[in-house]
Amino acid sequence: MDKGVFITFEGGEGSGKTTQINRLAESLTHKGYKVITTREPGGTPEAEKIRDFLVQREGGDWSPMAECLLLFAAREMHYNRIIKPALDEGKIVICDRFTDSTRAYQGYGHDLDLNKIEQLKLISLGDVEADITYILDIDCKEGLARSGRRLSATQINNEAQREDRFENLDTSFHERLRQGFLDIAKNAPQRCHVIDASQPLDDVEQDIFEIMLTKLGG
Ligand code: T5A
Repeated sequence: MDKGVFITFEGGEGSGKTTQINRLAESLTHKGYKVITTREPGGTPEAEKIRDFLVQREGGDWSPMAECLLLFAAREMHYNRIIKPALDEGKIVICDRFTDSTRAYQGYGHDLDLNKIEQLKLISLGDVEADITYILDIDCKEGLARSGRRLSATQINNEAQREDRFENLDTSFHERLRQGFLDIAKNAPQRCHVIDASQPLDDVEQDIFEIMLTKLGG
């Protein structure tokens, strides 16, 4: 491939993104494609530092707009230093979360104006979007139960390093997220594919791989 393929995985907590990314990367590598996997927030040393602020419990109490600015600061470096160069080399880049997570979490979840999110995206990334986005859809309680995390903020303990600041929000937040991801998919049907993530692992993997093969032309 002259130009690579940019694939993103999106969805609520515990929807199985990491598991499926690893499986897809392995299958594509086996077929001879050059694949890199990466994640957001993160992907560069600088962006991993921003991740620590945002996802660890003692990383600070950021407003939704401040979170959004930090996320796009991290994303701008991640895209330009890691993702774009790999795509230019013809690689397949699989990224765990990207701009749709900001739309869903900060926009739908935390009620930040979606137009402001799009403006910040345009300033930092221009018209960059993934070529293929998989939205792993699952009932939020099931997803949280899978990842062993909690629905209520009332059970704080002192494990400061746990990455659960976003997960540690009430059920309605997670339901807004789910609806947000489904709206995003509805508005970008060429790019987004909603996958029923409540299925057994192998079935989810198969759905994802079939779409991938169609996009890669067999
Ligand atoms: N965030 C991120 C924002 O608010 N805005 C943004 O712009 C961005 C980019 C970190 C946090 O940052 C927020 C969102 C997040 O809260 P993250 O690291 O992706 O994002 O965190 P999580 O989504 O919480 O990651 P998880 O590890 O919980 O979920 P995954 O990766 O979706 O799920 P995975 O693969 O680790 O699976 C969880 C468990 O379920 C099992 C797995 O074996 C594992 O034990 N599982 C299944 N079990 C049965 N059947 C299946 N089909 C299964 N699939 C997986």
